[in-house]
Formats: sequence, C-alpha cells, structure tokens
Amino acid sequence: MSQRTLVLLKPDAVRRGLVGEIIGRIESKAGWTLRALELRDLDRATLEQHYAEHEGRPFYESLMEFMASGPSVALVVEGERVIEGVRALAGPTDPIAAAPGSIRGDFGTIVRENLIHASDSEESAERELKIFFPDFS
Ligand code: RTP
Ligand code: MG
Repeated sequence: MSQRTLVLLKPDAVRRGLVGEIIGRIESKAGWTLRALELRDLDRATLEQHYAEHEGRPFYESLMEFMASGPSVALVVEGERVIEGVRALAGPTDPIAAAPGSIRGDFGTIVRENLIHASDSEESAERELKIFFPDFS
C-alpha cells in the first residue's frame, strides 16, 4: 500500500552534518521516493501544532526549545508502507535503546536530540503533512 509520511531531520542532524547520511538511508529503500524537501526554521506556532499531543509533558518546553534551536529539514516521502518503514529505520525514541543499524541507534545518545521525526500512523501523517506542506497534494 503506497503511503506518504512527514519526516523531519531535527536541528541536531543538520548541525552535525548528518542530513545526507540520513536521507541516503531513506532514499535507498526500494520504491520510496522523495516528494518534497526543504531546509527551514520551525517557528513556535508550527511546533506547537506539530507536538500538540505532548503539551504539558515534563519534556515539552525543552523539546520546543531544541526544535527551534536551528533549521530542520522537512521531507515528504512516498512509497510502500513508508509510515511504518521510516519509523523502523529511525528506531525507538531513546537512542540508547535503539539497535545499531537504526538512525537513532547509530548516531544518537540523548532522548530529546534523536535526529529524526517520522509520522507514527496514517492519521498523524495526514495531519502533519497539512502542517508542513499545506500546498502539497
Ligand atoms: P517523534 O514524534 O519526534 O517522531 O518521536 P517519537 O514518536 O519517537 O517520540 P515521542 O514520544 O512522540 O516524543 C517526541 C519527541 O520528544 C522528545 N522527547 N524527549 N523524556 C524526554 O526527555 C523526551 N521524551 C520525548 C524526543 O525528541 C521525541 O522524539
Ligand atoms: Mg511522536
């Protein structure tokens, strides 16, 4: 089943020069295609919408601050089971628990600075694609 997902390469990935490496891993999966790609500073309003489910959690403010600490790369990726697939490439939220071979497992140590966001369901993908690429259809 072909799907679209919203991927963010977070400010730590951009700062550390890992954009090419991470996009390469996504791009090299058979049949997956990049449909949009942009380096951008994410403003507070966009981040609040995106992370609305986490409002009030203890890590919320530090997550907001981190996500606004530099530009991110926003991507639309399309392909077979791509929603589940990019989450699998990323690995679990905590990079220390993420297996080597996954993006977070290979490059991360800090829960907040875990390099990549990817939509976690079809509903999330639809919601998040509208936030980041409202003109994209
Ligand atoms: P994401 O939404 O960014 O794709 O990551 P995720 O689904 O794996 O994790 P989620 O639970 O949605 O959390 C969103 C992001 O918040 C930061 N976080 N920090 N305990 C903490 O300090 C903590 N917990 C979560 C991470 O950047 C996580 O990706
Ligand atoms: Mg999440």
